[in-house]
Amino acid sequence: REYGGRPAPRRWLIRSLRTAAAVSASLPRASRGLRAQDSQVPEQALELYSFEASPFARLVRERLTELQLPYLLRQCGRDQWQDWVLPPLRRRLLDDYAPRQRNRIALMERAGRIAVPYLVDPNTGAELFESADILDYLDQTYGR
Ligand SMILES: N[C@@H](CCC(=O)N[C@@H](CS)C(=O)NCC(=O)O)C(=O)O
Repeated sequence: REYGGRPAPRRWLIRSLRTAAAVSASLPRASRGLRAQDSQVPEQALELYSFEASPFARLVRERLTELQLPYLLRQCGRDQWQDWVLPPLRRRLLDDYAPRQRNRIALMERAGRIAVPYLVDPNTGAELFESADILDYLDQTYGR
């Protein structure tokens, strides 16, 4: 009913449309993010900076599901136009960029810049940007 402190857009409230849209996003992914596979169990939960609609973060969430890895999800939704600028462009064009959303502020303090996905693994001390690097890391560290 509410998103970002405001009433959700009407189209989000039509349930069948919502479900159909969610299913159509998953169809081309076939069974990715669905099947569980054997993996190493981490002692501590991982941490993922993400937002739901990010296609890059989705790949990471799929892999975390497949590897059965527990993680804390830090949602980095956008709340100002500067958040929409692609990370490499933003670094070049907006050097006074200052995030306002709380998880973005935390990510900026932690990593010095903002792009999602960003993975923190307290078990190994690894902290990574770039979905492809994160997928490789998860496979190498926790895959069997
Ligand atoms: N090559 C990067 C691309 C990451 C990327 O462009 N992420 C977008 C979200 S889909 C982003 O961080 N946009 C800026 C923002 O939301 O502040 C990857 O594969 O992880």
